[in-house]
Amino acid sequence: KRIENGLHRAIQDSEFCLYYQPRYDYSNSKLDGFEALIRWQCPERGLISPGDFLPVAQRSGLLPHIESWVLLEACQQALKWHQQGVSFGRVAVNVCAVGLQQQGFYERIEKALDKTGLPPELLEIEITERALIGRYDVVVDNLMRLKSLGVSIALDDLGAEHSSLQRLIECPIDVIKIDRFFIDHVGELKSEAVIAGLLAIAGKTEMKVVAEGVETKEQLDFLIGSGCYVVQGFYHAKPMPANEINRYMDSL
Ligand code: G
Ligand code: G
Ligand code: MN
Ligand code: NA
Repeated sequence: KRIENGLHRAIQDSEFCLYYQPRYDYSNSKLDGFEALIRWQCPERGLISPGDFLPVAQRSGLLPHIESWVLLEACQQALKWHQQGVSFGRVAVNVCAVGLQQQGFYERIEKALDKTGLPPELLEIEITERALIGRYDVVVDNLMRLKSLGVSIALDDLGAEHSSLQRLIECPIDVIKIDRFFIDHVGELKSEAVIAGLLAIAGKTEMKVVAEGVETKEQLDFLIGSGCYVVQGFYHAKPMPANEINRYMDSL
């Protein structure tokens, strides 16, 4: 309840901000994208992570508000970088399953692009496997239309929840993000087998693979040796506020 009251105020007083985590492509030494991650700068409690407040926001019906804000903010910021000549690949925005299962999801994204003027090719939407169960027809319709607009679709946390290989190959997915669990367990036969299997599927179906949560040199070396070149994780860079991105770009 305290968080819920706090959230109402946070929306009014715009206490949210976005951090951006780089996604780096070791095959060409180029930036592949920035994932936008929301943070709540609470005056009383400091920086609060989305894992702690998004579930509350969802239960109290505030999530659509927050997600609209995230989308607009990320598109505006990405357009700024684009106009400054920063080649960042794409900006990736997380969306929750519920929104995607609603008619009108496509229109919300299209509106944000129109309003900000961001080219659709610079936007990626990160969905989770949860979105692919239930209201499947609506989800596929939303995704197909986004894809024809030029927006890229990433399947986040792959392998962690309700994995359906059928839906993986049926849905218009451009990018798969291998869940951190498997990267954490690099060095163990079973996890390495899953990673190899996903790379094989992605290779045949022309999906890009991103490894999430890469924290060590050993993990990175294994991934590169396996042909997985696009990585995201603390080893390369932590999520950072937009004003630190220029310094990060200079360090590349
Ligand atoms: O950044 P952090 O590791 O604390 O994120 C925790 C979780 O919150 C992750 O699963 C991430 O996908 C999710 N998340 C972060 N930002 C957003 C957002 O803007 N919208 C949604 N729906 N989820 C987000
Ligand atoms: O669910 P999703 O993949 O969107 O969650 C992304 C979150 O994972 C980010 O909020 C970020 O804080 C966290 N994260 C990113 N890189 C790493 C990492 O290398 N290790 C760990 N433990 N968490 C990470
Ligand atoms: Mn994500
Ligand atoms: Na993830």
